[in-house]
Amino acid sequence: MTATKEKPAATTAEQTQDLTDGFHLVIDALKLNGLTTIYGVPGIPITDFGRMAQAAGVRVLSFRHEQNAGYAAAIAGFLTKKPGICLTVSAPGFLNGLTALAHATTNCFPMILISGSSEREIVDLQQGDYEEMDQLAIAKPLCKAAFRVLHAADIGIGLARAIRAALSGRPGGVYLDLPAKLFGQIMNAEAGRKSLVKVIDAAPAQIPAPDAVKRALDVLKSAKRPLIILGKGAAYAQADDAIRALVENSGIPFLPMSMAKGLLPDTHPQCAGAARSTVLKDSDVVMLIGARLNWLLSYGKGKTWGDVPKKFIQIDIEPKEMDSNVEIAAPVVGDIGSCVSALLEGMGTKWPAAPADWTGAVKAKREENVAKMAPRLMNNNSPMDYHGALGALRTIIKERPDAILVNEGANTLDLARGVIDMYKPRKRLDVGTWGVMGIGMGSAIAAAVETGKPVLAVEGDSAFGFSGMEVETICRYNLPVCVVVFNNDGIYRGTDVNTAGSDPATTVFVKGARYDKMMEAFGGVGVNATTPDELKRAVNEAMDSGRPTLINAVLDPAAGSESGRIGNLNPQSVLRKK
Ligand code: ADP
Ligand code: TZD
Ligand code: MG
Repeated sequence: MTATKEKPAATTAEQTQDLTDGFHLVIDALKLNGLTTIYGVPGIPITDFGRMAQAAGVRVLSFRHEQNAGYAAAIAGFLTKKPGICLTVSAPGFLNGLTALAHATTNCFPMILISGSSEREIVDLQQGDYEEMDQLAIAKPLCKAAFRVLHAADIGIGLARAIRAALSGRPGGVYLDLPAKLFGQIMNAEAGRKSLVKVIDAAPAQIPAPDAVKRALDVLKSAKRPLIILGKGAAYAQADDAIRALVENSGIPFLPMSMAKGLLPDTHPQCAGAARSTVLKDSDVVMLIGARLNWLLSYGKGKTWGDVPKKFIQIDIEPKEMDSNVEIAAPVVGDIGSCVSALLEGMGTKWPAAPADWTGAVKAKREENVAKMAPRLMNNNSPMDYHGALGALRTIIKERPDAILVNEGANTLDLARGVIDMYKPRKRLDVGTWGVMGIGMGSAIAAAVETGKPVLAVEGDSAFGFSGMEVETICRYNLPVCVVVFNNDGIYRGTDVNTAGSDPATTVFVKGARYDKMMEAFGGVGVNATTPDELKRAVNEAMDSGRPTLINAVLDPAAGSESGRIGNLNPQSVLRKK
Protein backbone atom coordinates (compact mmCIF):
# COMPACT_ATOMS: atom_id res chain seq x y z
CA MET A 1 0.00 0.00 0.00
CA THR A 2 1.38 3.39 -0.90
CA ALA A 3 0.25 5.46 2.00
CA THR A 4 -0.21 9.13 1.30
CA LYS A 5 1.92 11.13 3.71
CA GLU A 6 -0.27 13.26 5.91
CA LYS A 7 1.12 16.10 7.97
CA PRO A 8 1.19 15.16 11.67
CA ALA A 9 -1.49 16.77 13.85
CA ALA A 10 -0.51 20.11 15.33
CA THR A 11 1.50 19.52 18.47
CA THR A 12 3.53 22.45 19.75
CA ALA A 13 1.93 25.36 21.52
CA GLU A 14 2.85 27.64 18.66
CA GLN A 15 1.29 25.36 16.09
CA THR A 16 -1.98 24.89 17.98
CA GLN A 17 -2.38 28.66 18.10
CA ASP A 18 -2.48 28.93 14.30
CA LEU A 19 -3.44 25.50 13.16
CA THR A 20 -6.29 23.14 13.64
CA ASP A 21 -7.05 19.69 12.26
CA GLY A 22 -9.94 17.45 11.37
CA PHE A 23 -10.18 16.01 14.88
CA HIS A 24 -10.61 19.43 16.45
CA LEU A 25 -12.94 20.70 13.75
CA VAL A 26 -15.40 17.81 14.15
CA ILE A 27 -15.42 18.25 17.91
CA ASP A 28 -15.81 22.03 17.65
CA ALA A 29 -18.59 21.67 15.08
CA LEU A 30 -20.52 19.26 17.31
CA LYS A 31 -20.12 21.50 20.36
CA LEU A 32 -21.08 24.61 18.43
CA ASN A 33 -24.39 22.90 17.66
CA GLY A 34 -24.99 21.75 21.22
CA LEU A 35 -24.29 18.12 20.43
CA THR A 36 -22.34 17.20 23.53
CA THR A 37 -23.12 13.53 24.03
CA ILE A 38 -21.73 10.74 21.85
CA TYR A 39 -22.67 7.05 22.04
CA GLY A 40 -20.18 4.72 20.39
CA VAL A 41 -17.44 2.11 20.34
CA PRO A 42 -13.78 3.16 19.86
CA GLY A 43 -11.23 1.76 17.40
CA ILE A 44 -9.42 2.70 14.16
CA PRO A 45 -9.76 5.46 13.02
CA ILE A 46 -11.76 7.16 15.78
CA THR A 47 -9.99 6.13 19.00
CA ASP A 48 -8.13 9.37 19.42
CA PHE A 49 -11.20 11.32 18.37
CA GLY A 50 -13.13 9.83 21.31
CA ARG A 51 -10.36 10.71 23.75
CA MET A 52 -10.08 14.23 22.44
CA ALA A 53 -13.84 14.76 22.49
CA GLN A 54 -13.94 13.62 26.10
CA ALA A 55 -11.08 15.98 26.95
CA ALA A 56 -13.00 18.79 25.25
CA GLY A 57 -16.01 18.30 27.53
CA VAL A 58 -18.14 16.10 25.28
CA ARG A 59 -19.70 13.16 27.11
CA VAL A 60 -18.52 10.06 25.28
CA LEU A 61 -20.22 6.84 26.33
CA SER A 62 -18.40 3.73 25.18
CA PHE A 63 -20.59 0.71 24.60
CA ARG A 64 -19.85 -2.97 24.12
CA HIS A 65 -21.58 -3.16 20.73
CA GLU A 66 -22.39 -0.42 18.20
CA GLN A 67 -25.97 -1.53 17.76
CA ASN A 68 -26.73 -0.65 21.36
CA ALA A 69 -24.90 2.67 21.05
CA GLY A 70 -27.03 3.31 17.96
CA TYR A 71 -30.28 2.55 19.75
CA ALA A 72 -29.12 4.88 22.52
CA ALA A 73 -28.53 7.66 19.98
CA ALA A 74 -31.90 7.02 18.32
CA ILE A 75 -33.85 7.32 21.54
CA ALA A 76 -31.77 10.30 22.65
CA GLY A 77 -33.04 11.97 19.47
CA PHE A 78 -36.64 11.15 20.38
CA LEU A 79 -36.24 12.45 23.92
CA THR A 80 -34.38 15.67 23.18
CA LYS A 81 -35.41 16.78 19.66
CA LYS A 82 -31.70 17.01 18.86
CA PRO A 83 -30.00 14.38 16.70
CA GLY A 84 -28.53 11.60 18.82
CA ILE A 85 -24.92 10.93 17.81
CA CYS A 86 -23.53 7.43 17.33
CA LEU A 87 -19.84 7.03 16.54
CA THR A 88 -18.36 3.86 15.07
CA VAL A 89 -15.30 2.47 13.35
CA SER A 90 -15.36 1.42 9.70
CA ALA A 91 -17.00 -1.59 7.96
CA PRO A 92 -18.09 -3.96 10.79
CA GLY A 93 -18.60 -1.19 13.34
CA PHE A 94 -20.48 0.85 10.76
CA LEU A 95 -22.68 -2.12 9.85
CA ASN A 96 -23.39 -2.80 13.52
CA GLY A 97 -24.58 0.78 13.87
CA LEU A 98 -26.61 0.69 10.68
CA THR A 99 -29.52 -1.34 12.08
CA ALA A 100 -30.09 1.40 14.61
CA LEU A 101 -29.85 4.09 11.92
CA ALA A 102 -32.52 2.32 9.88
CA HIS A 103 -34.61 1.93 13.03
CA ALA A 104 -34.29 5.67 13.76
CA THR A 105 -35.41 6.49 10.22
CA THR A 106 -38.36 4.10 10.40
CA ASN A 107 -39.46 5.64 13.68
CA CYS A 108 -38.88 9.27 12.61
CA PHE A 109 -36.23 9.83 15.30
CA PRO A 110 -33.40 12.26 14.50
CA MET A 111 -30.01 10.58 14.69
CA ILE A 112 -26.60 10.92 13.05
CA LEU A 113 -24.40 7.88 12.60
CA ILE A 114 -20.81 9.07 12.23
CA SER A 115 -18.45 6.35 11.06
CA GLY A 116 -14.79 6.50 10.34
CA SER A 117 -13.94 4.94 7.00
CA SER A 118 -10.88 3.65 5.19
CA GLU A 119 -8.76 5.23 2.46
CA ARG A 120 -11.02 6.32 -0.42
CA GLU A 121 -8.42 5.66 -3.11
CA ILE A 122 -8.03 2.06 -1.98
CA VAL A 123 -11.68 1.41 -1.16
CA ASP A 124 -12.83 2.67 -4.56
CA LEU A 125 -10.34 0.49 -6.40
CA GLN A 126 -11.27 -2.39 -4.08
CA GLN A 127 -7.65 -3.11 -3.32
CA GLY A 128 -8.31 -4.63 0.08
CA ASP A 129 -7.80 -1.90 2.64
CA TYR A 130 -8.19 -2.56 6.38
CA GLU A 131 -11.97 -2.70 6.94
CA GLU A 132 -12.63 -1.77 3.33
CA MET A 133 -16.21 -0.87 2.49
CA ASP A 134 -18.08 1.74 0.47
CA GLN A 135 -20.06 2.78 3.53
CA LEU A 136 -21.75 5.80 1.97
CA ALA A 137 -23.34 3.70 -0.77
CA ILE A 138 -24.52 1.10 1.70
CA ALA A 139 -25.99 3.60 4.13
CA LYS A 140 -27.93 5.60 1.52
CA PRO A 141 -31.02 3.42 1.08
CA LEU A 142 -31.36 2.94 4.83
CA CYS A 143 -31.50 6.52 6.01
CA LYS A 144 -32.91 9.93 5.21
CA ALA A 145 -29.64 11.38 3.91
CA ALA A 146 -25.98 10.39 3.71
CA PHE A 147 -22.93 12.61 3.32
CA ARG A 148 -19.15 12.22 3.12
CA VAL A 149 -16.63 14.90 4.01
CA LEU A 150 -13.27 14.79 2.23
CA HIS A 151 -11.80 18.15 3.18
CA ALA A 152 -11.31 19.56 6.65
CA ALA A 153 -12.67 22.89 5.40
CA ASP A 154 -16.01 21.14 4.69
CA ILE A 155 -16.51 19.64 8.14
CA GLY A 156 -18.66 22.53 9.31
CA ILE A 157 -20.95 22.38 6.29
CA GLY A 158 -21.03 18.59 6.37
CA LEU A 159 -22.25 18.48 9.95
CA ALA A 160 -24.71 21.32 9.32
CA ARG A 161 -26.25 19.37 6.45
CA ALA A 162 -26.45 16.27 8.60
CA ILE A 163 -28.18 18.11 11.45
CA ARG A 164 -30.66 19.82 9.16
CA ALA A 165 -31.47 16.59 7.33
CA ALA A 166 -32.04 14.74 10.60
CA LEU A 167 -34.29 17.37 12.20
CA SER A 168 -36.24 19.19 9.52
CA GLY A 169 -39.55 17.95 8.14
CA ARG A 170 -40.09 14.32 9.17
CA PRO A 171 -37.10 13.56 11.40
CA GLY A 172 -34.89 10.58 10.65
CA GLY A 173 -31.47 9.00 10.55
CA VAL A 174 -28.51 10.53 8.72
CA TYR A 175 -25.16 8.96 7.90
CA LEU A 176 -21.96 11.01 7.97
CA ASP A 177 -18.86 9.35 6.52
CA LEU A 178 -15.53 10.63 7.82
CA PRO A 179 -12.51 8.99 6.16
CA ALA A 180 -9.49 8.36 8.38
CA LYS A 181 -7.37 10.87 6.47
CA LEU A 182 -9.76 13.70 7.20
CA PHE A 183 -9.01 13.66 10.91
CA GLY A 184 -5.33 14.40 10.34
CA GLN A 185 -5.83 17.16 7.77
CA ILE A 186 -4.43 20.43 9.00
CA MET A 187 -5.69 23.92 8.24
CA ASN A 188 -5.34 27.43 9.53
CA ALA A 189 -7.15 27.72 12.84
CA GLU A 190 -8.91 30.98 12.04
CA ALA A 191 -10.10 29.71 8.66
CA GLY A 192 -11.20 26.52 10.42
CA ARG A 193 -13.22 28.47 12.96
CA LYS A 194 -14.88 30.46 10.21
CA SER A 195 -15.75 27.29 8.31
CA LEU A 196 -17.94 25.99 11.14
CA VAL A 197 -21.70 26.47 10.91
CA LYS A 198 -24.11 26.88 13.79
CA VAL A 199 -27.37 25.68 12.29
CA ILE A 200 -30.06 28.34 12.56
CA ASP A 201 -33.62 27.07 13.04
CA ALA A 202 -32.85 23.44 12.17
CA ALA A 203 -36.50 22.36 12.29
CA PRO A 204 -38.43 25.36 10.97
CA ALA A 205 -42.07 25.60 12.03
CA GLN A 206 -44.39 24.38 9.29
CA ILE A 207 -47.64 26.28 9.56
CA PRO A 208 -50.72 24.49 8.21
CA ALA A 209 -52.78 26.13 5.48
CA PRO A 210 -55.87 27.91 6.90
CA ASP A 211 -58.10 26.00 4.44
CA ALA A 212 -56.79 22.70 5.72
CA VAL A 213 -57.48 23.72 9.30
CA LYS A 214 -61.02 24.80 8.44
CA ARG A 215 -61.67 21.57 6.56
CA ALA A 216 -60.48 19.56 9.55
CA LEU A 217 -62.72 21.49 11.94
CA ASP A 218 -65.72 21.02 9.64
CA VAL A 219 -65.17 17.27 9.57
CA LEU A 220 -64.67 17.18 13.32
CA LYS A 221 -67.85 19.17 13.93
CA SER A 222 -69.87 16.69 11.87
CA ALA A 223 -68.76 13.79 14.10
CA LYS A 224 -71.17 11.85 16.27
CA ARG A 225 -68.51 9.53 17.65
CA PRO A 226 -65.13 11.28 17.35
CA LEU A 227 -61.80 9.82 18.42
CA ILE A 228 -58.31 11.32 18.70
CA ILE A 229 -55.33 9.00 18.22
CA LEU A 230 -52.02 10.27 19.57
CA GLY A 231 -48.85 8.75 18.11
CA LYS A 232 -45.20 9.00 19.02
CA GLY A 233 -44.86 11.94 16.61
CA ALA A 234 -47.09 13.85 19.02
CA ALA A 235 -44.84 12.86 21.92
CA TYR A 236 -41.74 13.85 19.94
CA ALA A 237 -43.20 17.27 19.03
CA GLN A 238 -43.16 18.43 22.69
CA ALA A 239 -46.40 20.34 22.19
CA ASP A 240 -47.79 18.80 25.36
CA ASP A 241 -49.87 21.74 26.61
CA ALA A 242 -51.52 22.42 23.25
CA ILE A 243 -52.36 18.73 22.78
CA ARG A 244 -53.86 18.52 26.25
CA ALA A 245 -55.92 21.66 25.58
CA LEU A 246 -57.18 20.24 22.27
CA VAL A 247 -58.25 16.99 23.91
CA GLU A 248 -59.83 18.63 26.94
CA ASN A 249 -61.56 21.53 25.13
CA SER A 250 -63.12 19.13 22.65
CA GLY A 251 -64.02 16.45 25.20
CA ILE A 252 -63.15 13.80 22.60
CA PRO A 253 -61.92 10.38 23.81
CA PHE A 254 -58.24 9.82 23.00
CA LEU A 255 -56.27 6.67 22.31
CA PRO A 256 -52.51 6.84 22.86
CA MET A 257 -50.22 4.69 20.74
CA SER A 258 -47.57 2.89 22.75
CA MET A 259 -44.93 5.63 22.99
CA ALA A 260 -47.55 8.38 23.21
CA LYS A 261 -48.83 6.94 26.48
CA GLY A 262 -48.53 9.53 29.23
CA LEU A 263 -48.88 12.52 26.89
CA LEU A 264 -52.08 12.79 28.88
CA PRO A 265 -52.25 10.38 31.82
CA ASP A 266 -53.64 6.93 31.06
CA THR A 267 -55.96 7.55 34.02
CA HIS A 268 -57.40 10.70 32.38
CA PRO A 269 -61.24 10.51 32.19
CA GLN A 270 -61.10 10.81 28.38
CA CYS A 271 -58.47 8.09 27.89
CA ALA A 272 -59.85 5.27 25.77
CA GLY A 273 -56.80 3.01 26.12
CA ALA A 274 -58.80 0.35 27.94
CA ALA A 275 -61.61 0.56 25.37
CA ARG A 276 -59.39 0.31 22.30
CA SER A 277 -61.40 -2.19 20.26
CA THR A 278 -64.64 -0.35 20.92
CA VAL A 279 -63.41 3.08 19.90
CA LEU A 280 -61.68 1.81 16.75
CA LYS A 281 -64.83 -0.05 15.69
CA ASP A 282 -67.49 2.45 16.62
CA SER A 283 -65.92 5.87 15.98
CA ASP A 284 -67.04 7.81 12.89
CA VAL A 285 -64.39 10.56 12.74
CA VAL A 286 -60.80 9.84 13.71
CA MET A 287 -58.18 12.53 14.14
CA LEU A 288 -54.63 11.17 13.92
CA ILE A 289 -51.97 13.33 15.53
CA GLY A 290 -48.44 12.12 14.73
CA ALA A 291 -49.55 8.53 14.14
CA ARG A 292 -49.42 6.55 10.90
CA LEU A 293 -52.12 4.16 9.71
CA ASN A 294 -49.61 1.31 9.43
CA TRP A 295 -49.83 -2.26 10.73
CA LEU A 296 -50.06 -1.00 14.29
CA LEU A 297 -53.45 0.49 13.41
CA SER A 298 -54.48 -2.30 11.01
CA TYR A 299 -53.95 0.11 8.07
CA GLY A 300 -57.13 2.01 8.98
CA LYS A 301 -59.45 -0.63 7.53
CA GLY A 302 -60.85 -4.12 7.97
CA LYS A 303 -62.36 -5.90 10.95
CA THR A 304 -60.54 -3.85 13.60
CA TRP A 305 -62.24 -0.71 12.29
CA GLY A 306 -65.74 -2.23 12.15
CA ASP A 307 -68.59 -1.38 9.81
CA VAL A 308 -69.04 2.26 10.77
CA PRO A 309 -67.84 4.43 7.84
CA LYS A 310 -64.86 6.51 8.96
CA LYS A 311 -63.61 9.92 8.10
CA PHE A 312 -59.97 10.54 8.92
CA ILE A 313 -58.31 13.81 9.82
CA GLN A 314 -54.53 13.47 9.84
CA ILE A 315 -52.00 15.88 11.29
CA ASP A 316 -48.51 15.13 10.06
CA ILE A 317 -45.43 16.98 8.90
CA GLU A 318 -44.94 14.61 5.97
CA PRO A 319 -47.36 15.37 3.10
CA LYS A 320 -46.72 12.00 1.44
CA GLU A 321 -48.08 10.23 4.50
CA MET A 322 -51.62 11.27 3.54
CA ASP A 323 -53.77 8.63 1.77
CA SER A 324 -51.08 6.00 2.25
CA ASN A 325 -53.66 3.40 3.22
CA VAL A 326 -57.11 4.97 3.17
CA GLU A 327 -58.52 8.27 2.04
CA ILE A 328 -57.74 11.12 4.40
CA ALA A 329 -60.78 13.42 4.38
CA ALA A 330 -58.91 16.28 6.01
CA PRO A 331 -55.13 16.29 5.70
CA VAL A 332 -53.44 18.89 7.88
CA VAL A 333 -49.80 19.16 6.92
CA GLY A 334 -47.48 20.96 9.28
CA ASP A 335 -45.65 20.57 12.54
CA ILE A 336 -47.84 19.31 15.34
CA GLY A 337 -47.32 22.32 17.59
CA SER A 338 -48.45 24.74 14.86
CA CYS A 339 -51.30 22.51 13.65
CA VAL A 340 -52.77 21.87 17.07
CA SER A 341 -52.53 25.54 17.99
CA ALA A 342 -54.30 26.50 14.75
CA LEU A 343 -57.06 23.99 15.43
CA LEU A 344 -57.47 25.29 18.98
CA GLU A 345 -57.74 28.82 17.72
CA GLY A 346 -60.30 27.78 15.11
CA MET A 347 -62.37 26.00 17.75
CA GLY A 348 -62.64 29.16 19.84
CA THR A 349 -64.51 29.08 23.12
CA LYS A 350 -67.89 27.85 21.91
CA TRP A 351 -66.91 24.49 20.47
CA PRO A 352 -69.67 21.94 21.21
CA ALA A 353 -68.76 19.17 23.65
CA ALA A 354 -68.36 15.69 22.16
CA PRO A 355 -71.78 13.90 22.16
CA ALA A 356 -72.50 12.60 25.66
CA ASP A 357 -73.96 9.25 24.55
CA TRP A 358 -70.64 8.46 22.85
CA THR A 359 -68.31 9.64 25.63
CA GLY A 360 -70.56 7.86 28.16
CA ALA A 361 -70.41 4.60 26.18
CA VAL A 362 -66.61 4.80 25.94
CA LYS A 363 -66.30 5.51 29.65
CA ALA A 364 -68.56 2.58 30.56
CA LYS A 365 -66.57 0.20 28.36
CA ARG A 366 -63.30 1.41 29.83
CA GLU A 367 -64.51 0.96 33.40
CA GLU A 368 -65.81 -2.51 32.60
CA ASN A 369 -62.46 -3.59 31.16
CA VAL A 370 -60.42 -2.03 33.97
CA ALA A 371 -62.60 -3.80 36.57
CA LYS A 372 -62.22 -7.11 34.72
CA MET A 373 -58.43 -6.83 34.77
CA ALA A 374 -58.07 -5.64 38.40
CA PRO A 375 -58.22 -8.97 40.28
CA ARG A 376 -55.71 -10.60 37.92
CA LEU A 377 -53.17 -7.91 38.75
CA MET A 378 -53.37 -8.65 42.45
CA ASN A 379 -52.35 -12.30 42.46
CA ASN A 380 -49.18 -13.23 44.34
CA ASN A 381 -48.54 -16.53 42.53
CA SER A 382 -45.15 -18.23 42.50
CA PRO A 383 -43.85 -18.78 39.88
CA MET A 384 -45.31 -15.51 38.71
CA ASP A 385 -47.63 -15.00 35.78
CA TYR A 386 -47.45 -11.82 33.67
CA HIS A 387 -50.36 -10.13 35.40
CA GLY A 388 -49.09 -10.71 38.91
CA ALA A 389 -45.63 -9.39 38.07
CA LEU A 390 -46.98 -6.45 36.08
CA GLY A 391 -49.47 -5.57 38.82
CA ALA A 392 -46.47 -4.94 41.08
CA LEU A 393 -44.64 -2.84 38.48
CA ARG A 394 -47.75 -0.85 37.66
CA THR A 395 -47.94 0.36 41.26
CA ILE A 396 -44.28 1.33 41.19
CA ILE A 397 -44.72 3.55 38.11
CA LYS A 398 -47.86 5.07 39.64
CA GLU A 399 -45.84 6.03 42.71
CA ARG A 400 -42.86 7.19 40.61
CA PRO A 401 -44.39 8.88 37.55
CA ASP A 402 -41.09 10.57 36.65
CA ALA A 403 -39.31 7.27 36.11
CA ILE A 404 -38.74 6.17 32.54
CA LEU A 405 -40.07 2.80 31.48
CA VAL A 406 -38.21 0.86 28.80
CA ASN A 407 -40.05 -2.19 27.52
CA GLU A 408 -39.37 -5.00 25.04
CA GLY A 409 -40.28 -8.64 24.50
CA ALA A 410 -43.40 -10.26 23.10
CA ASN A 411 -45.81 -11.07 25.94
CA THR A 412 -43.65 -8.90 28.19
CA LEU A 413 -44.20 -5.98 25.81
CA ASP A 414 -47.84 -6.45 24.90
CA LEU A 415 -49.04 -7.07 28.43
CA ALA A 416 -46.91 -4.36 30.05
CA ARG A 417 -48.20 -1.83 27.52
CA GLY A 418 -51.76 -2.59 28.58
CA VAL A 419 -51.20 -2.93 32.31
CA ILE A 420 -48.71 -0.21 33.24
CA ASP A 421 -50.34 3.23 33.20
CA MET A 422 -48.13 6.16 32.25
CA TYR A 423 -48.64 9.61 33.69
CA LYS A 424 -46.18 11.91 31.95
CA PRO A 425 -45.04 12.48 28.35
CA ARG A 426 -42.08 10.60 26.84
CA LYS A 427 -41.69 8.24 29.76
CA ARG A 428 -42.41 5.05 27.83
CA LEU A 429 -39.74 3.87 25.39
CA ASP A 430 -40.15 0.64 23.51
CA VAL A 431 -39.58 -1.42 20.36
CA GLY A 432 -41.16 1.15 18.02
CA THR A 433 -42.55 0.66 14.54
CA TRP A 434 -40.56 -2.44 13.66
CA GLY A 435 -40.98 -4.22 16.96
CA VAL A 436 -37.22 -4.55 17.32
CA MET A 437 -35.76 -6.79 20.00
CA GLY A 438 -32.53 -5.28 21.30
CA ILE A 439 -33.45 -1.66 22.00
CA GLY A 440 -33.49 -2.34 25.74
CA MET A 441 -30.13 -1.51 27.28
CA GLY A 442 -29.26 1.20 24.73
CA SER A 443 -32.57 2.94 25.42
CA ALA A 444 -32.17 2.56 29.18
CA ILE A 445 -28.67 4.03 29.11
CA ALA A 446 -29.65 6.99 26.92
CA ALA A 447 -32.76 7.64 29.01
CA ALA A 448 -30.69 7.80 32.19
CA VAL A 449 -27.96 9.93 30.55
CA GLU A 450 -30.28 12.38 28.79
CA THR A 451 -32.85 12.88 31.54
CA GLY A 452 -31.06 12.03 34.80
CA LYS A 453 -34.25 10.19 35.87
CA PRO A 454 -34.37 6.63 37.19
CA VAL A 455 -35.07 3.99 34.55
CA LEU A 456 -37.04 0.77 34.86
CA ALA A 457 -36.41 -1.63 31.96
CA VAL A 458 -38.97 -4.42 31.72
CA GLU A 459 -37.46 -7.04 29.45
CA GLY A 460 -38.44 -10.43 28.08
CA ASP A 461 -35.59 -12.89 28.65
CA SER A 462 -35.09 -13.20 24.89
CA ALA A 463 -35.31 -9.46 24.30
CA PHE A 464 -32.78 -8.78 27.06
CA GLY A 465 -30.29 -11.16 25.48
CA PHE A 466 -29.91 -8.93 22.42
CA SER A 467 -28.23 -6.18 24.44
CA GLY A 468 -27.48 -7.89 27.76
CA MET A 469 -23.72 -7.26 27.69
CA GLU A 470 -24.42 -3.56 28.17
CA VAL A 471 -25.10 -4.21 31.86
CA GLU A 472 -21.35 -3.70 32.13
CA THR A 473 -21.80 -0.26 30.54
CA ILE A 474 -24.59 0.52 33.03
CA CYS A 475 -22.28 -0.44 35.92
CA ARG A 476 -19.27 1.37 34.46
CA TYR A 477 -21.14 4.67 34.26
CA ASN A 478 -23.04 3.86 37.46
CA LEU A 479 -26.42 4.67 35.92
CA PRO A 480 -29.71 4.52 37.84
CA VAL A 481 -31.10 1.65 35.77
CA CYS A 482 -33.15 -1.20 37.18
CA VAL A 483 -33.58 -4.07 34.72
CA VAL A 484 -36.33 -6.61 35.33
CA VAL A 485 -35.96 -9.74 33.21
CA PHE A 486 -39.24 -11.61 32.81
CA ASN A 487 -37.66 -15.03 32.75
CA ASN A 488 -40.05 -17.59 31.30
CA ASP A 489 -37.23 -19.74 29.90
CA GLY A 490 -37.69 -18.65 26.32
CA ILE A 491 -39.22 -16.84 23.41
CA TYR A 492 -42.97 -16.54 24.10
CA ARG A 493 -42.88 -19.60 26.39
CA GLY A 494 -40.33 -21.97 27.82
CA THR A 495 -42.31 -25.12 27.20
CA ASP A 496 -41.60 -26.11 23.58
CA VAL A 497 -40.14 -29.58 23.04
CA ASN A 498 -38.18 -30.82 20.03
CA THR A 499 -39.53 -34.28 19.36
CA ALA A 500 -37.15 -34.99 16.46
CA GLY A 501 -33.80 -35.09 18.26
CA SER A 502 -31.77 -34.20 21.31
CA ASP A 503 -31.31 -30.49 20.57
CA PRO A 504 -33.57 -28.18 22.57
CA ALA A 505 -36.62 -26.70 20.81
CA THR A 506 -35.91 -23.51 18.86
CA THR A 507 -37.76 -21.18 21.22
CA VAL A 508 -36.44 -22.30 24.60
CA PHE A 509 -33.41 -21.27 26.67
CA VAL A 510 -31.49 -22.79 29.57
CA LYS A 511 -34.04 -23.51 32.26
CA GLY A 512 -33.70 -21.72 35.57
CA ALA A 513 -31.12 -19.24 34.18
CA ARG A 514 -29.99 -16.56 36.66
CA TYR A 515 -29.72 -13.28 34.74
CA ASP A 516 -29.20 -11.44 38.05
CA LYS A 517 -25.68 -12.91 38.21
CA MET A 518 -24.78 -10.91 35.09
CA MET A 519 -25.24 -7.63 36.93
CA GLU A 520 -23.36 -8.95 39.96
CA ALA A 521 -20.41 -9.81 37.72
CA PHE A 522 -19.80 -6.09 37.20
CA GLY A 523 -20.45 -4.88 40.72
CA GLY A 524 -24.16 -4.10 40.40
CA VAL A 525 -27.01 -5.55 42.46
CA GLY A 526 -28.58 -8.86 41.42
CA VAL A 527 -31.85 -10.18 42.85
CA ASN A 528 -33.77 -13.37 42.14
CA ALA A 529 -37.49 -12.66 42.66
CA THR A 530 -40.06 -15.45 42.74
CA THR A 531 -43.21 -13.59 43.83
CA PRO A 532 -44.76 -10.20 42.96
CA ASP A 533 -44.10 -9.06 46.54
CA GLU A 534 -40.39 -9.86 46.24
CA LEU A 535 -40.27 -8.18 42.85
CA LYS A 536 -41.90 -5.03 44.16
CA ARG A 537 -39.55 -4.81 47.12
CA ALA A 538 -36.47 -5.28 44.95
CA VAL A 539 -37.53 -2.68 42.36
CA ASN A 540 -38.37 -0.13 45.03
CA GLU A 541 -34.98 -0.64 46.61
CA ALA A 542 -33.26 -0.20 43.26
CA MET A 543 -35.21 2.95 42.45
CA ASP A 544 -34.45 4.41 45.88
CA SER A 545 -30.73 3.62 45.78
CA GLY A 546 -30.17 4.42 42.09
CA ARG A 547 -27.72 1.53 41.94
CA PRO A 548 -27.50 -0.58 38.79
CA THR A 549 -29.76 -3.55 39.50
CA LEU A 550 -30.96 -6.60 37.61
CA ILE A 551 -33.89 -8.58 38.93
CA ASN A 552 -34.42 -12.06 37.55
CA ALA A 553 -38.21 -12.37 37.76
CA VAL A 554 -39.07 -16.07 37.69
CA LEU A 555 -42.13 -16.48 35.50
CA ASP A 556 -44.17 -19.58 34.81
CA PRO A 557 -42.71 -20.96 31.54
CA ALA A 558 -46.24 -21.74 30.39
CA ALA A 559 -47.63 -18.26 31.04
CA GLY A 560 -47.10 -16.60 27.64
CA SER A 561 -48.69 -17.11 24.24
CA GLU A 562 -46.99 -17.44 20.86
CA SER A 563 -46.07 -14.00 19.45
CA GLY A 564 -47.84 -12.23 22.34
CA ARG A 565 -50.73 -10.17 20.98
CA ILE A 566 -49.73 -10.39 17.32
CA GLY A 567 -50.10 -14.13 16.82
CA ASN A 568 -52.32 -13.32 13.83
CA LEU A 569 -49.20 -12.16 11.92
CA ASN A 570 -47.41 -15.45 12.60
CA PRO A 571 -47.79 -17.86 9.66
CA GLN A 572 -48.15 -21.50 10.68
CA SER A 573 -48.00 -24.46 8.31
CA VAL A 574 -51.12 -26.55 8.15
CA LEU A 575 -48.88 -29.35 6.87
CA ARG A 576 -46.56 -29.35 9.89
CA LYS A 577 -46.64 -32.63 11.81
CA LYS A 578 -47.77 -31.91 15.35
P1 ADP B 1 -47.04 5.58 16.25
O1 ADP B 1 -46.20 4.35 15.98
O2 ADP B 1 -46.96 6.05 17.65
O3 ADP B 1 -48.42 5.42 15.74
P2 ADP B 1 -45.72 6.71 13.97
O4 ADP B 1 -44.26 6.54 14.14
O5 ADP B 1 -46.41 5.73 13.11
O6 ADP B 1 -46.39 6.79 15.42
O7 ADP B 1 -46.03 8.14 13.39
C1 ADP B 1 -45.32 9.27 13.75
C2 ADP B 1 -45.68 10.35 12.74
O8 ADP B 1 -45.41 11.61 13.33
C3 ADP B 1 -44.87 10.27 11.45
O9 ADP B 1 -45.74 10.14 10.35
C4 ADP B 1 -44.10 11.59 11.41
O10 ADP B 1 -44.01 12.14 10.12
C5 ADP B 1 -44.91 12.46 12.33
N1 ADP B 1 -44.17 13.52 13.00
C6 ADP B 1 -43.02 13.41 13.69
N2 ADP B 1 -42.66 14.58 14.23
C7 ADP B 1 -43.61 15.47 13.86
C8 ADP B 1 -43.81 16.86 14.09
N3 ADP B 1 -42.98 17.58 14.84
N4 ADP B 1 -44.89 17.44 13.54
C9 ADP B 1 -45.75 16.72 12.78
N5 ADP B 1 -45.62 15.42 12.54
C10 ADP B 1 -44.57 14.79 13.07
N1 TZD C 1 -35.07 -10.27 16.10
C1 TZD C 1 -35.30 -8.94 16.20
C2 TZD C 1 -34.17 -7.98 16.03
N2 TZD C 1 -36.51 -8.47 16.45
C3 TZD C 1 -37.54 -9.34 16.59
N3 TZD C 1 -38.75 -8.80 16.82
C4 TZD C 1 -37.34 -10.74 16.55
C5 TZD C 1 -36.08 -11.16 16.29
C6 TZD C 1 -38.46 -11.78 16.72
N4 TZD C 1 -38.99 -11.74 18.08
C7 TZD C 1 -40.15 -11.06 18.40
O1 TZD C 1 -40.86 -10.43 17.59
S1 TZD C 1 -40.45 -11.12 20.06
C8 TZD C 1 -39.07 -12.06 20.37
C9 TZD C 1 -38.38 -12.31 19.19
C10 TZD C 1 -37.12 -13.10 19.15
C11 TZD C 1 -38.72 -12.47 21.76
C12 TZD C 1 -39.90 -12.78 22.65
O2 TZD C 1 -39.46 -13.43 23.82
P1 TZD C 1 -39.21 -12.65 25.15
O3 TZD C 1 -40.69 -12.23 25.60
O4 TZD C 1 -38.61 -13.60 26.12
O5 TZD C 1 -38.47 -11.42 24.92
P2 TZD C 1 -41.86 -13.19 26.15
O6 TZD C 1 -42.36 -12.48 27.36
O7 TZD C 1 -41.26 -14.52 26.49
O8 TZD C 1 -42.93 -13.32 25.12
MG1 MG D 1 -39.46 -14.93 27.39
